[in-house]
Amino acid sequence: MRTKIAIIGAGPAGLLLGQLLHTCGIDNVILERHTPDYVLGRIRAGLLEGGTVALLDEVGAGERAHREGLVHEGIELAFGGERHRIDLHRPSGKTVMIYGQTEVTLDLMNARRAAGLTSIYEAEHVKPIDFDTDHPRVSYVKDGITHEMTCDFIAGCDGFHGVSRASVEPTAIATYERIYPFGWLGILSETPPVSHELIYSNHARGFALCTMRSTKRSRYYVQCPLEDHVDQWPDDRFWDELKRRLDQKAADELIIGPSIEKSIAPLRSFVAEPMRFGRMFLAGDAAHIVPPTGAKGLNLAASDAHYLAQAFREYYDEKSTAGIDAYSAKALSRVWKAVRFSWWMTSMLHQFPDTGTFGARIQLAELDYVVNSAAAAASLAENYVGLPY
Ligand code: RFL
Ligand code: PHB
Repeated sequence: MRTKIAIIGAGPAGLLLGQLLHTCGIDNVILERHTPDYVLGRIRAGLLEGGTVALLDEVGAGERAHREGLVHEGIELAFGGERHRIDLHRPSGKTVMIYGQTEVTLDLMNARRAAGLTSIYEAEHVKPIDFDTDHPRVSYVKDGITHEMTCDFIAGCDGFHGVSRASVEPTAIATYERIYPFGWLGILSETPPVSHELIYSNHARGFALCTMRSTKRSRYYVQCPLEDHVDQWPDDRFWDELKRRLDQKAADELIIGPSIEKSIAPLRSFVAEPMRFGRMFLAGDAAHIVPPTGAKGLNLAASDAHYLAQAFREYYDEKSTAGIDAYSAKALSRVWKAVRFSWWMTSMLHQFPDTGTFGARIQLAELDYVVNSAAAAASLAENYVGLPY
């Protein structure tokens, strides 16, 4: 088989890149390790920047998001027993949208199917080969038979644990990493959200976040020790702990119900540089990870896909390598700002075991500053809604 762009991974980065390329007439094939149902079953991100929604529109996959997504113009920061609203829209002129990653993935999968593009699911032992030459290939095993696909370029959109980054010579790549000493325990429940806007709570018992998937479905997170296991968190314990970390009004108004999903995710900041290795390009979680506090992971996957699609379009339409040569630096410049913002939100809102009472007081001073300074609140808003592409 031959294609122009071989895309490894059918998560948001790979699927969006595939559709953006298709709109420019660039043929591509996706190789995905898992089944479509497995990919759709992962409950992850929930918050889309306006730029991400615009990209869904660009590929004709935004219709349901506009119908079912919830547009938000603000968030609330809770500390010291009170909630303070940060207006996102007034300083930035932009909004964000609550629309689950599962829905984004489904819409992109449907668009891909409607366009008749090839996706090979349950592709085993996928391996990028000779990407540092002019003849890159990808080998894989499907139904026990080994295949090789020749291509012009490889897009490594295979997430943090993927094969693309792992195939690069260690001397050719620099990595930057921070592992946080806690995780997020998240639950999904068929209950109305406690508030119509997201609540990010800094509390002495640990961080909590109240978010949602719809007006009928809630998503809540609490900071937990890394060693904890979901079995240690029956629903009653989760709801009790969440209530203790919220202000009195929110605790009183919280409607609880059985969880329909429960998982623990570790928090990490990670960046690999560069994002190009000859004829292989990394995009999304394959190149970088952010802690979810800034809601940036999926949105960075989208902006990478945008930059990469533009670069390939320039290569094929204008016969220019300027775009592909600039891709890594351009993407990393936006990535590092989101890494900074996600680290800053994480640092301001969580309990850290080793920063003591001094660290806790600095956090409160920072929160007090953010909610009382128009300049600081505007800076939070500008980053939260997404920096321009
Ligand atoms: P994905 O989604 O991991 O997709 C990679 C795909 O590649 C496949 N794959 C392979 N295929 C073939 N061969 C191999 N060897 C392969 N290895 C892997 C995988 O099966 C998979 O299908 O990466 P992508 O596309 O870069 O997308 C990134 C996002 O999924 C991620 O950044 C977000 O989920 C992060 N995130 C959030 N991002 C936001 O923008 N807003 C949020 O509100 C938000 N909340 C979150 C989050 C992530 C969380 N967790 C669990 C990590 C909340 C949580 C709890
Ligand atoms: C979510 O809806 O799952 C979500 C929203 C905002 C975040 C993290 C997760 O910062």
